[in-house]
Amino acid sequence: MFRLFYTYVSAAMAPHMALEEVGASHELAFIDFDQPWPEDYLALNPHRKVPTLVDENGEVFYQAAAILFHLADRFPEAGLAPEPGSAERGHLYQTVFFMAEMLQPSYHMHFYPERHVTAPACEASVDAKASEWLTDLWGRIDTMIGEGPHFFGPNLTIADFYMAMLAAWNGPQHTSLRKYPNVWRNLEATVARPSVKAVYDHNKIAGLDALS
Ligand SMILES: N[C@@H](CCC(=O)N[C@@H](CS)C(=O)NCC(=O)O)C(=O)O
Repeated sequence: MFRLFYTYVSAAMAPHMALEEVGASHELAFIDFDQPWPEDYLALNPHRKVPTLVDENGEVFYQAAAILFHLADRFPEAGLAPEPGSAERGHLYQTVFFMAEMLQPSYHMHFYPERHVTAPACEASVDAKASEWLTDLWGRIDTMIGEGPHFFGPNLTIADFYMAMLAAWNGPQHTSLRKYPNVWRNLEATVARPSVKAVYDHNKIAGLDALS
């Protein structure tokens, strides 16, 4: 039994999608951001972030992208990542790390602008810059997807889960995802998966309309 520590509409969403998709027996452990971080959670992950995944042997993993690759490798029959060492696998690293290193920090700037300034008066400016970045970056993601519908043509991979998670964080203050045709086509295909739908439902995200 896997245990995934999460909070709503967080970086736990993509690992949750992967657990659902591979059919791994799992339970969810809610972390309430309105309360102090539980000491027993910090003993697992001292970085004051979710997600954290604990496997059936008590091994602990954090960082959403790392958890996704680990689950894809633990459950190869689900076909969520190409063979290690293949060119496609290299491109999958590239795609996931691009989103983890470029888009995720821009959302971080939006959600926590106070952590990026020395003077509170600058917070709105940081948030505005984050929106500019996100508009630009979603355009680049659109180009990366191409014909799709998924990043790797017809094949669903963990990159699609990562993008469906970022899409759920998006808001109209950034940019409507509907204006990116390849992103939208990808979302239509990815969000139709029962695994992704289950996670969207759990996080009370009302499907694609909520992302437009
Ligand atoms: N790069 C990390 C980021 C994790 C992260 O930023 N999680 C947020 C929720 S989406 C969090 O725990 N924030 C709490 C905080 O920073 O105080 C990952 O992908 O796992």
